[in-house]
Amino acid sequence: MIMKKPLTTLDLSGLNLESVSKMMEMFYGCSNLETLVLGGSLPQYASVRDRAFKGCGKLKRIYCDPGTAWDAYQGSQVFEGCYSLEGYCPERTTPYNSSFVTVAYARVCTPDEDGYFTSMEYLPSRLGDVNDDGVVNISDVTTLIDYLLGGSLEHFSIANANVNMDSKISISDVTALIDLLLSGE
Ligand SMILES: [Ca+2]
Ligand SMILES: [Ca+2]
Repeated sequence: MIMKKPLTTLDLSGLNLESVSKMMEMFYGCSNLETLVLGGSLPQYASVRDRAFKGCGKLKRIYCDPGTAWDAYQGSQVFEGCYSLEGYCPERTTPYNSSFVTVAYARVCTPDEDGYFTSMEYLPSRLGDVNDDGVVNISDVTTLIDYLLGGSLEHFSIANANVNMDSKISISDVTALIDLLLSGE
């Protein structure tokens, strides 16, 4: 339902989708998707979640806020065909198992419990990569300034742009990004 063009990483963590009540087939058939960053963007309770990730054959990681566990009664075939999917924490992994594809596995993998979601704390930091091209450099400063001036959003990651990690994207993030570049990290 979201989009079927080639797309390997989708980051929704900067959005508030709490009002979404139906997730049926939300990411169904996003067959090139490898990484999905949800954070806490989606509600833990929704009326329908059937086939939400069905057919995402390359999807390896779904990152959610720690403690995320979707309502376990609302969704069949949620993970069907997610052959690459793996929930991860340092003490345990939950590899895809075709016998367990219902919403009951839509929870964060912990040392004590299987789950196909991975906690955001294990998301490799991409902070500063505003244009989402895999590197942090001066182009990201330009992109961020363009955004603040009302420019194009075609290649723009809200999560990566919030360099000072407060609640908004502002000129302070430009300063923080330049500091980041100058510090050579
Ligand atoms: Ca970049
Ligand atoms: Ca900010």
